Amino acid sequence: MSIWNDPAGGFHPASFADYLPRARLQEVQLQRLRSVVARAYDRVELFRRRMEERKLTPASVGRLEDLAQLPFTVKADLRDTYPFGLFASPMEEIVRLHASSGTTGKPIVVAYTREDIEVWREVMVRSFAACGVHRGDVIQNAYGYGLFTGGLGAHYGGEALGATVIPISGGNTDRQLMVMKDFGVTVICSTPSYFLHLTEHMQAMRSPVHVRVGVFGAEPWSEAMRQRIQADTGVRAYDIYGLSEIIGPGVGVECASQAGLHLFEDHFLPEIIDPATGRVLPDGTEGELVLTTLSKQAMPMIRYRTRDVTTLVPEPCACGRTLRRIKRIERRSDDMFIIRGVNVFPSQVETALLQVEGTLPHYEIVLTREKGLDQMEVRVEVTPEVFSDRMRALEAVQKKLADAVEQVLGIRVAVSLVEPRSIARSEGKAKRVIDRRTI
Ligand code: DLL
Repeated sequence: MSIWNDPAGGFHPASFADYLPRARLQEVQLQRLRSVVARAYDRVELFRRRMEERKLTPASVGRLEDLAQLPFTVKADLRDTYPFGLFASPMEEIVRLHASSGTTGKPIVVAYTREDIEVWREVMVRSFAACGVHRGDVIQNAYGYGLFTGGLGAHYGGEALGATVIPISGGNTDRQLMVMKDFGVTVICSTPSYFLHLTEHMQAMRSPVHVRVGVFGAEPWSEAMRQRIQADTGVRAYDIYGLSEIIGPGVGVECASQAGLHLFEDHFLPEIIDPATGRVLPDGTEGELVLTTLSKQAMPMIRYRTRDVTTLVPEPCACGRTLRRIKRIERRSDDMFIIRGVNVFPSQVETALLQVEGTLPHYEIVLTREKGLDQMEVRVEVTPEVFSDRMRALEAVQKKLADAVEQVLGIRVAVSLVEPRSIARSEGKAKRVIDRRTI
């Protein structure tokens, strides 16, 4: 039996780079860094301008440490150059576009060449392998298919691994449960909150399911949630991390040790910075994760500020991988939150609300979790005139608001109209989001 056919998992050939000696890994990183900086400088106007402002050229990068001199890239740069302004490849070389939500109504667009798709597939194969997924497994892929990177990212990785992939996408709980039971599913990919929702229903199912591994990500979740999932279902729950701007899922993943996420450092170079000053912090210190893509062609990202707060773990991992780990991501340094896998900025909700006549700029967003499913309620103050209107008129405003929010976010949320001055005013930064989701 060839090593590719090893049904017991063991080792996958694509994982060899997970174990490179650090010195060799750093050579690869430096060589790739120099070439990606040159590519971005030559082909992306925004990046070249920022380099020139700092009197830098690609030749300024002679060592890995020189990365710290380079300018940061932020989400607003993608928005400001919407849709294609950061592309470093001509359209004829781009084979795929995905999109994710930006800070305003417009999404941010990300692009892939054929080689980029190949790298993505590779890191997803390595991710699955690290979670003990192998040929012979049946993967129920409940990440959304579409502009979101989760669905197709996991799909192609699973197929390339040689597993059977069921492209069920998100939603439709009854069908998910039927498929899980009837198709002999052994691996589930979904957001942790959606799996929690499925488990509520699974408990009502009489026949046992055979799910062994869960590959959960796209939103923050806690160790307590892992313990709950593992104890209640017997599924081994692994954390997978990624973001559209960098590639999608597969930037980092847990291994059998379940002690932090290994970053695929041969493709994504991590730094941790102080979000207030931008200064690089030493390993072991908590800060904002900054990533540089080392092999991306269509859209190289140089020092991309993820806004995700974490710590680079300096100690080597018991699994033997030489790739450094980050601690699980529990929060962000901006106000973005994630509900049912959708990234939401309060500013998007605000823009939608204020489009509707009769609303006041005072609102709050309440997040709860019912039966494992995230719920979002927007409470917004309306003018005294609207508030004293008859029920029918109030309902009409409420519907308009729910439509406006759905237009921007793509999900239906509950909207409540409240009396003027009933939402607490803050003395400093307004606290727009009240997150009551536990575990
Ligand atoms: O969520 C990619 C993905 C798909 C990752 C499937 C894992 C699984 P975006 O929609 O661009 O991409 O959202 C990226 O989601 O910056 C984090 O704030 C958050 N996030 C992603 N994975 C995790 C995780 C995908 N494991 C944003 N833990 C990121 C905590 C996560 N937060």
